Amino acid sequence: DYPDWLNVGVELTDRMVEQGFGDHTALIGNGRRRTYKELTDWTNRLAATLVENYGVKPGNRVLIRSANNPAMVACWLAATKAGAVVINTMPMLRAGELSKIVDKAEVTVALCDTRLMDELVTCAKDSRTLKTVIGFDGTANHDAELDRAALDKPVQFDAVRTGRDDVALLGFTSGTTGQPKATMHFHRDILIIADGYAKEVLGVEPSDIFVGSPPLAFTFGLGGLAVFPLRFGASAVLLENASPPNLIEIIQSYGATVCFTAPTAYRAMLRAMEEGADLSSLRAAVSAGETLPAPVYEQWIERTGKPMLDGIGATELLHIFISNRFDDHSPACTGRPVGGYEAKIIGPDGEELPKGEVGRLAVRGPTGCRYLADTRQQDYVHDGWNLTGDSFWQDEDGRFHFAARSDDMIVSSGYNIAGPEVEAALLAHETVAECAVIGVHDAERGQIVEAYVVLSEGVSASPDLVETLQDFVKATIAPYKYPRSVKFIEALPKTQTGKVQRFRLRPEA
Ligand code: 3SK
Repeated sequence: DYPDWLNVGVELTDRMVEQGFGDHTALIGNGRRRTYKELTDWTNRLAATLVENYGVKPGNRVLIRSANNPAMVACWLAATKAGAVVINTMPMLRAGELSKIVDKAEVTVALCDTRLMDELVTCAKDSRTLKTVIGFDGTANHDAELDRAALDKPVQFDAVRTGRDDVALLGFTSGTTGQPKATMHFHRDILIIADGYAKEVLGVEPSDIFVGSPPLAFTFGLGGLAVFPLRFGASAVLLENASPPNLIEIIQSYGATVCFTAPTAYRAMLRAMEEGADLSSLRAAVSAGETLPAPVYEQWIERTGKPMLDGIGATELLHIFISNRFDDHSPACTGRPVGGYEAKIIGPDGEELPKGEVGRLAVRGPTGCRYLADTRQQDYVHDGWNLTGDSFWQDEDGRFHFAARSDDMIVSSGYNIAGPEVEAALLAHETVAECAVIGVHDAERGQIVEAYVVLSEGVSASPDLVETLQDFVKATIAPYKYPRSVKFIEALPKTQTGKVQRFRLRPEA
C-alpha cells in the first residue's frame, strides 16, 4: 500500500518531522545527538549540494565509504533524496575490492569519510566510471569538502520524485566464491522490512534505542541501525567501533533497548553480566548472520528472562524473513516466516519435502532477489521462489530449523552430518572459544568431519586435548558425528561482516 511516488529518504526524515517527531533524538554518534529535525535539515542540505555542486542525477550510482556513524546515514539519506542509487561499503575494503564494486555498479560519484580516502582514490585512478570522489567528515564536525559546500544550502530540498519501484539501493554480497553480486532493492522494499519484520516481530516504539555491530554497508546493519529506528521515530546509537566491550559499555550508558548483533557478541555479554554488567535495558536481542547455538539462547533466557530473537535473512531479500517471536521461540530454531513471506523446504528436484526432512530453504515474499546484470539470477530465483544457500527442515508445528549451509553438509559413510551441530557441541566445551567444522575428503568414508578450533585464553593445544574434545562431542551428540580430525588455529577466517568463511579452511582453497 505504498504511494506510486515514494522516496525512502524523505519518508525517514521530512515525513517523521511532519508526524511530530522533530524534537525526538534520531541519531547518536561521535559524541552528539541529532534530532529528526536536525537530520532532515542536514540531509536536505547535503542533497542540494550533491545535485547543484556535483551534478548528481536520478539513477546515478553513488558509493559511500564509511564506518558506522551519523554522517554515513546522512549521506545515504541525502543521496537517496537526490534520486541516486546508493551502494554503502565497509571501511575495511581495499582498492581491489572497491574496484570490483565500482565496475559492477558503474559508480560515478563516491562520498568518502576523509579518514578513509587512500584506497578509494587508488581505485578511482583506474576506474572507467568513477570520476568524482568527495570527502565528508565522518566525525560530523562539518570540516570536509562536502560539509563545507552544504553549509550555505537551504534546509528545504525538493527531493526527486522516485517511483516506489525505482531502485534505491544496491546491496553487495560476496557469496562463497568471492565474485561480488549486486542485489537491487526498490524504495518500497526498504519500508517493507520496517513495516514487516521491525513492526511485527520487534514492535518498535518511539522510545526504543537501537544499538548493534553490523556495518551499515550490510543490509542487516542498515535495517537494524538506520531504517528500523528512523521509520518509527526511535533513536539509534552508531558505533564506529562496536567490539563487544564498547557495545556493552554503550548499552549501559544509553540504556539501549534493541540490539542487533551475532552470537559471539552475545557470548561476551553473558560473560560481562556474570561480572556485574547491567544489560537489563535490552528488551530485544536480535541474533542473525550466524547460527545461534542453543546454549547461548538458553543462558540468555536464564540471565535476562527474555528470549533472544534468532532469525535468518539474506542480502538478496534485504532483511530477516524468518524469525522467532517474543511469545513463540525455542532453542536451535529459526522460527516462522515474517508476515508476507512464505517458506518451504525443497529437494534436489525442486519438489516440496515432507516435514522433518532436510532440504533447501525456498522463500518468497514482498522483497526478493534481483541481481544486477548477473546470470546467477537464474540459479537463485525459480518460479518466484528465492532459493537460499541454506539447508533447513520444518517441524510439525511449522517452525523452521537450520541444518547447514547447503554447501556445508558433510556426508560421511552415508550419514548426513550438519557441521553447525558439531560446532555447537564443541562450543559447549570450556576450552573452545570459537570453531568451524568442514568436511574433508577421506578415501574410506567419502568425507570426514574436520574441526578447526580456537582455544579459550590460557588453554594450550595438545594431543590429549584432541582426544578430550572428540570424547566430549561423542558424549554430546550421536558419536558418528565426532570430528575425526581436530586442528587448532589462532583465528578463524571471516568476512568483513564477521561470517566464518568455511570454504577457506578447505584444503583446495
Ligand atoms: O543473515 C544474513 O546474512 C542477513 C543478511 C541481510 C539481512 C539480514 C540478515 C540476517
